[in-house]
Amino acid sequence: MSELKISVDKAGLERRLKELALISEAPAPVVTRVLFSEADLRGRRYVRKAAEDAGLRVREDAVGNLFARWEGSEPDLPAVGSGSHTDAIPNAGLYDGVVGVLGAFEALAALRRSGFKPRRSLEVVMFTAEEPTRFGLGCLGSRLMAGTISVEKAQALRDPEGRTLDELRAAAGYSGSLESVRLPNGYYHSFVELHIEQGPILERQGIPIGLVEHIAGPSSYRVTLHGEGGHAGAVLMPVRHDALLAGAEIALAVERAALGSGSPDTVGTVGVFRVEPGAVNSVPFKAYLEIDLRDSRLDTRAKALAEIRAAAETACRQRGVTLDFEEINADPPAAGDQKTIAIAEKVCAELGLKSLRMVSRAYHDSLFMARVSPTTMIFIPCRNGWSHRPEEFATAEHIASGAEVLAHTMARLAV
Ligand code: HGY
Ligand code: MN
Ligand code: MN
Repeated sequence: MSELKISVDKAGLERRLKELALISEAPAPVVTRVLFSEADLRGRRYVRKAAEDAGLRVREDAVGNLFARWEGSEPDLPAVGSGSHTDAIPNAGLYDGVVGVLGAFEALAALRRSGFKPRRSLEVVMFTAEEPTRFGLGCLGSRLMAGTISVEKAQALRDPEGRTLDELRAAAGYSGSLESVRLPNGYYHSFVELHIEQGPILERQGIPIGLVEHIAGPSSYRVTLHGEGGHAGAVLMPVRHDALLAGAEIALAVERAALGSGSPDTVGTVGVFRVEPGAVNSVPFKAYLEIDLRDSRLDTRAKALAEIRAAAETACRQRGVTLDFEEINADPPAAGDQKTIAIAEKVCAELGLKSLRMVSRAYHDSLFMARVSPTTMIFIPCRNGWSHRPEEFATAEHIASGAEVLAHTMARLAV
């Protein structure tokens, strides 16, 4: 074990996590912090102050990615990065993303308290828009940083009220070109994100640390269906063109394709399903669905998508409903960097912490950071694997262990 002795301020980290959780559009214990909402802006102010209190130098880019930096003795060298997000979908918990931001601040503060002196700078990123709620597309900040989304596509995004990224970021006080968000080549030497597992494996196996070798490839689609409306009493069954029922068949086709793919990593969800006019005594003339389809492999994801599209076309043809099936995003999976994983694995062994190499089925900003830097993730257990719900929970012990492993791993990457 290196002579580096660090101690994480477990109580202080726990307190900060709970303080940030109270900055929400919904009453506690629910956390809702949608990009550029009033709560998100208050949350950003809280995060900025927490970074400054940790002795880090803070800057924000044109879309609100926040960078908190500890300058190393050789500041021109590519930095060692960490970080995650603090935006939260509606009806979320307090740990998703936030553990990776406040936990990384604490990891750097603990290193500073230990007298450690980094050669490479250490930098924590709070990524803008990891969640898709505002614009329907997740990881917008890290996509722009990695250059995997064109400025034109980012500017074409609209929120449910029709507002653009440029309008909302200007209102939030962010200016500058979207091109300026892109990181220079080789900006990071390595990147390590701390996050709750959002799955049950670590808890079930009693293992405190997961090391991510693979992040599944996410894709999402918008489906709009137009049938014929009418009076629920007057329109007889054989002549109906009920858009909701076509949508229902498509939703079941998503489940069937995911279950039947032959891979446990294929997951399909219809998380948004709206109908119009939305009256109990009126046949739905319009339905709108959003499909989330992920897999660790592109070929099985593509096969599942083909089945879903075919089922949608059949259902709509049989019901006399028109179909508009539009891709929102379809991203490849990412591999964790084996060298970085091995360093983190050695740290765990020296700290006496069991670790497990695993797949992340949730996506993260690391999915895009892996395009521009050797990247891995450190997972900690969360109760029953619950996430994206207020009952989300991780123990202070596991959070502190995650921050400790992150601190030692970053220290070894920064020498
Ligand atoms: O949906 C996800 O995987 C991430 O939590 N945004
Ligand atoms: Mn999430
Ligand atoms: Mn997350």
